[in-house]
Amino acid sequence: MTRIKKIHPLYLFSGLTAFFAGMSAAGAAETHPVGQPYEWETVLQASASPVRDSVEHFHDHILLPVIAAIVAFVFGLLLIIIFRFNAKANPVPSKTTHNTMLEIIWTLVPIIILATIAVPSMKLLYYADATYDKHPGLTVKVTGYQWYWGYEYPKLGDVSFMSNYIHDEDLKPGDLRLLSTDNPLVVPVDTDVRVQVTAADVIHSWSVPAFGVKMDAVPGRINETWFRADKTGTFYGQCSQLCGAGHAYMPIEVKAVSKEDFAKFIKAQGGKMPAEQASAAAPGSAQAAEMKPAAKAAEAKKADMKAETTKAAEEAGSKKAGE
Ligand SMILES: [Cu+2]
Repeated sequence: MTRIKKIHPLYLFSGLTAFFAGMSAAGAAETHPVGQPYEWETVLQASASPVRDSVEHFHDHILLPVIAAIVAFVFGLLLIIIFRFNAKANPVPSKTTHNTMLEIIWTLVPIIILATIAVPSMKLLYYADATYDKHPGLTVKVTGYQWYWGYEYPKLGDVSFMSNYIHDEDLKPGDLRLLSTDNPLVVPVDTDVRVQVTAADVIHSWSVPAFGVKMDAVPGRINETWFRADKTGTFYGQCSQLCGAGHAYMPIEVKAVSKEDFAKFIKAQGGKMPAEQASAAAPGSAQAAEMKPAAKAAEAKKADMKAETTKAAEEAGSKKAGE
């Protein structure tokens, strides 16, 4: 009777970790296009925002080691069972049932593993959530339609446009099929962008992998998330909630540009940057034009608040008059 020597689970574990490490090293060695998928992609797209950095950290340093250890452990158990307890090696099987200690362990260990994952997972979830504790320099409203996206810059005048995919016959060199759009969303680099997501018909989902953003667009509801593009470039995503026949034909294209280029873009669209709004609202605009950007922003905020208070007062007044 032959008895196969026990395989130490540690060997399996180190083998698996070496495999995963090799895989991610191979991914890092080559330079891949930023903000878009590429052929034979095995790792996550390169990050371009703080939330995505955190997602990557969570994946690489918590999920991957835990999952690798579990796979190695279960695989080791299977091998032990196959070789040590087959009919040839173990002709008279034990009839033992129940082992209190073992049952306590196999209940407790998964609980500990889940708790270990849950704590950083919730932390990340709240970090990626609304912008209450951040300083959004731009608010963008995203509306999902069957089957295209609508973009608005609510605080920069009347700037809004639709974003449709480019048909195959109209693709120009450099365009990506089912990823490029006729009107990309343009945002300034290094700015916290508050994204308010909603939909006009069915549920869609606004998702840009390089920013770590995936937010459901629900009719009659506004969901909020944020991102900060930490480099200029073009970043692509797709609608990520099955929304009907044209689901595959409503890609997302975000262009992160310099702050100057962003101001130019808004001007070209007929909108106004906060600084211009402030100088138009406040008397002595020459003085306002000379103010430092921070002072300008404060002034803009003040003007904004003033407008809001006046509006509220007016509303209250008209309500009273109506009564
Ligand atoms: Cu959709």
